[in-house]
Amino acid sequence: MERISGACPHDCPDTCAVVTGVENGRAVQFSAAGEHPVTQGWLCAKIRPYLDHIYHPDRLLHPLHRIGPKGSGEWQAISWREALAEIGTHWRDIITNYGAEAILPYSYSGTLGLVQMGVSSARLWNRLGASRLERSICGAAAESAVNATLGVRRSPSYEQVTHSRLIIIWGHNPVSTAPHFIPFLRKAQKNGCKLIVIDPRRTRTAVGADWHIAPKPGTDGALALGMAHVIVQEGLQDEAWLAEHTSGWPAYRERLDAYPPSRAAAISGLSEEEIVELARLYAGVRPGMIKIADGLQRNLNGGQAARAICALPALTGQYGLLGGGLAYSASGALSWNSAAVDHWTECPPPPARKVNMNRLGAALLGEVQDPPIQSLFVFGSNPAAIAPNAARVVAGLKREDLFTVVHDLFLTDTADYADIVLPATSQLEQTDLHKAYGHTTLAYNQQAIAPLGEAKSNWDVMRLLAREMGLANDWLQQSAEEVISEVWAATAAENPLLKDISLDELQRVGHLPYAPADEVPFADGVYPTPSGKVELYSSVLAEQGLDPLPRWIDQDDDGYAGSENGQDRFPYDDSFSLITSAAHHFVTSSLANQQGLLSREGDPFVEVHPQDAAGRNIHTGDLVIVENGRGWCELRAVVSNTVRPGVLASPKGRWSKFSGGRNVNWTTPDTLGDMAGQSTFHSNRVWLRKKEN
Ligand SMILES: Nc1nc2c(c(=O)[nH]1)N[C@H]1C(S)=C(S)[C@@H](COP(=O)(O)OP(=O)(O)OC[C@H]3O[C@@H](n4cnc5c(=O)[nH]c(N)nc54)[C@H](O)[C@@H]3O)O[C@H]1N2
Ligand SMILES: Nc1nc2c(c(=O)[nH]1)N[C@H]1C(S)=C(S)[C@@H](COP(=O)(O)OP(=O)(O)OC[C@H]3O[C@@H](n4cnc5c(=O)[nH]c(N)nc54)[C@H](O)[C@@H]3O)O[C@H]1N2
Ligand SMILES: [Mo]
Repeated sequence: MERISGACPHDCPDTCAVVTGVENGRAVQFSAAGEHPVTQGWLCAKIRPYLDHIYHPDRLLHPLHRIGPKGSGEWQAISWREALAEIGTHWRDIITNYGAEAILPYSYSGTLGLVQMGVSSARLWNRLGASRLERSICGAAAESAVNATLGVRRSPSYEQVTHSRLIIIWGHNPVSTAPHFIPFLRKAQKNGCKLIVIDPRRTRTAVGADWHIAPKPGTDGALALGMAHVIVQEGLQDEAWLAEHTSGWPAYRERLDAYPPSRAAAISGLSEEEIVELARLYAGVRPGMIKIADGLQRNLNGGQAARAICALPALTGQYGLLGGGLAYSASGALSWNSAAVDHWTECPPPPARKVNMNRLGAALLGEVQDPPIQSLFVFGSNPAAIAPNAARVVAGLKREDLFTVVHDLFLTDTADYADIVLPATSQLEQTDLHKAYGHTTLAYNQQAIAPLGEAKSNWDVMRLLAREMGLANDWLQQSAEEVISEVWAATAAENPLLKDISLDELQRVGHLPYAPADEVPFADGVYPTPSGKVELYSSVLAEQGLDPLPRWIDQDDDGYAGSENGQDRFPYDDSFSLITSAAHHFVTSSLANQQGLLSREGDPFVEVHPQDAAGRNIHTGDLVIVENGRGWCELRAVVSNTVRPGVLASPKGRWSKFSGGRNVNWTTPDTLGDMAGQSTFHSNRVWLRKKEN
């Protein structure tokens, strides 16, 4: 048996190193690589049965051409030559009549690889002059907030939590979404570290906490400002550190006047005592780490909430302290040379307009004009299932005059509305280089097996499309290995982090760290912000016309404003806040078509507090309707005190076609958040009722 090293491609901070065992051209074994500082020799529940994903009976093996009406599921197999010719004919026509901006590529996180995601989302589209996608569905607001405050996204290694005496995991559920952090967390807890989890839902992570604090969704900014108010009122802040390392401390201090614990309590639904105790604990136990991810900021207040949280380690002087500071994302630790990735400088068309991916439905239905979107090319994403306000997305996809191509491994909810479907390779059938957003170890993914059927990788499709469109640049025809070599060389030439490691060595051993695990972010006191300090008052946000100081404002969204099917059937007082976080056994909609994982996750469900269920005669197992002005979906009730009264929780990622035709995103808002065009899935008000038989 041959053993081939690879990387888990899915959207997860852990980016594990894996090994595939291959016999006679078939993958027969799939396991964790040894000696990886994060993977540590084990795989998560989602990825362990990965060969069921690779050899899934529903894998697409040939290009398909639609023969029935959009969404009818009537297809005819065609050759790649025919598929490419048809795409070329449509695109040339569209470019002549509307210009290349009428073509919109839509891709996101099916794979996180440099070649199959990064380069494949850039080169061809830039050269063509297609519309650019504003990639703000996930963590754009927190990314902006953290960059504005600290200048860069850097995060302590997972291992460093073992030095913490207190950890606050805030709006993050690592037991499900960063599973390889958990052994380090448990080790810290064994050493006496206290764990506080702040989440409206009692998640798998919250179950293991010393203290679970459950605020109302979208109120974290007020909570963090209230904590800061208490810390300052009691004189627990680190004045010397603030003076040396921050800018805007007096202005921020003044802002805190507006957030006494009484107000923070009224907003968050917590008690004043809880907020005071939390503030004292955080300021009193050093080192204390705050760990956040992106679920926290998927609401109308998300960017400012992240800003308010970022201020806390500064207030207590804990950035740069081993076991302290903020754990968010390590994405900024190493950046690939962007010119090598996208070749912008060699693209004749100037950078095209951007279309916000959260507004896909609206964009397709006329919000975007001059030119309107006439063709959509979807790869590595499943917008009909994962984008907000699905009723609008599907209505847009049904447009007769929209030419849609979907490149995927499966006939997803989105592929159902395509004109042409192209079969994609899985990670075992392609080559890539992976950098993680949770740590600083690179992984090289060798192709382990030949593509199944006629499947092709994203990059191979880009090369074919370039040829079809008559674009002759050599950087549109490189092999995946050549792309990696070019980007590596350009990055190594400017970045000392790659000085001591070589691509050859990485290819040979499979994974290599580019920074030592004991390096503490910001220990050098260098913050690459305009002032060179932690910006409590953000000059960058001020320039963008945003509030330069953290704040919380009362915003909500019930989907009635401007909705198509709004009705005044229910009073606002009777509505719920619906949060739709990560499912334990899927990665958004990836893997949510795999039988073993589906049966472990159960029917699509919604958690309802017993008090709310009783008034509606709802019992566990009942079918309920969750609805608002945007739409509705049907879910199975789980009556449980895992959520606070007034809050409903239903995991994301379900395929609508396996869920009675609609999933939770038929209710979620496509309103944009307070920073960076962020999605606001969790600022979602809905009504709940038992389904009549
Ligand atoms: N198993 C699994 N792992 C995944 C994914 C998956 O789908 N499944 N998705 C991947 C992706 S794309 C991402 S971006 C990451 C996300 O990683 P996380 O951010 O950890 O995941 P989420 O479940 O989206 O959100 C975390 C928690 O935020 C809580 N929450 C929601 N609103 C609020 C709020 O207003 N305040 C507070 N304090 N908490 C709130 C939710 O209840 C949830 O438990 O995970 C990645 N990993
Ligand atoms: N309600 C609700 N919805 C959410 C969220 C939420 O919190 N609540 N979270 C949002 C977040 S954080 C994110 S990141 C998005 C994620 O949404 P997406 O980026 O769309 O991710 P997936 O749902 O995993 O879909 C990825 C698709 O890519 C395909 N794929 C995998 N590998 C490849 C490949 O190599 N090539 C090609 N061509 N296809 C491939 C998979 O089969 C799958 O169909 O979802 C968002 N949706
Ligand atoms: Mo995400």
